[in-house]
Amino acid sequence: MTIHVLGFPTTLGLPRHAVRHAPEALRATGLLDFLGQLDSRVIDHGDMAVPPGLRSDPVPVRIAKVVEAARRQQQHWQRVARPGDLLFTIGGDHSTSLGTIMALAALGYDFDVVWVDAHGDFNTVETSPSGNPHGMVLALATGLLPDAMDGVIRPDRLRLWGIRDLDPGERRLLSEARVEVVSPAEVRARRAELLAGLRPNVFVSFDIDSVDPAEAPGTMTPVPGGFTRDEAVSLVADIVRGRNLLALDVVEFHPDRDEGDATGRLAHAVIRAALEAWRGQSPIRSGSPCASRSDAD
Ligand code: 5AB
Ligand code: MN
Ligand code: MN
Ligand code: MN
Repeated sequence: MTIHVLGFPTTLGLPRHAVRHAPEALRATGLLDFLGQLDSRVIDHGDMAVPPGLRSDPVPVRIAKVVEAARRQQQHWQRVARPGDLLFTIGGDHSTSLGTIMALAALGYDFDVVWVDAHGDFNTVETSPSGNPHGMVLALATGLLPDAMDGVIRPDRLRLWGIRDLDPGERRLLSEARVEVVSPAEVRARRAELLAGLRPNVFVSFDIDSVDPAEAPGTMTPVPGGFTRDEAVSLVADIVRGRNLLALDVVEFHPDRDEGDATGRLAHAVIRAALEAWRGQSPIRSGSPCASRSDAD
């Protein structure tokens, strides 16, 4: 069982230059040192080369570029992943998570996507107020944008937790598709029941803006009323504990907007909680942990 680390510094979902530096900034917090202390093999695949997002591109072109980058990430994962491995991606805007959903589906897993976020990311070209593909990722994944790609996951596999900012058309689409959409207050009230409803295989896609901007200012689309930092950390640990964590993404970190390094440290704490909970149920392996490096194309 190997932890594969991949930086995916995409701004194709939302053109903001600073987000390109998120993987680099998170690596600078000593993330890989901590991973090296886990009783698992760690392979750092470096950062994938992703072209910059261009505000001047028409929306369909922006979407096509997101899908193209996701296909390359999918191919990369399919090349390296072995059963039981953990695919860990450091974004990038939230379009980072499309390629991993595509890869897990192509690898034949039946899995839930736990999308911890302030937003639904379920817009189509018609319902999006911004044209930004980072707000369309789950609509793409479920096939609501058929010109861009076929659906790769069923809406009943999506668990949207922390949601408090939906656009009107997006809200209607989510309700028509019967997607599980849960606000932070409902997560607090129904946490045990929500956790019990999860499938054994999970992909946790953690959008930094799920946490309240008071504690996670370093993001691009802050929305008040989010989880506290401690809630987010313990929620992610509870999701992973007793389940098979196939993949983990941390996305939408904007290092230039951070105050001190509060958000960077939050991201680090979330990652640590997830991986310690994952390791907690993995069989103990003998031998010393080994970190190696190979470059992604
Ligand atoms: B994020 C908004 N719904 O579509 C849109 O941060 C925001 O990945 C999307 O969750 C936010 O532009 C996307 C207004
Ligand atoms: Mn998001
Ligand atoms: Mn969001
Ligand atoms: Mn965001």
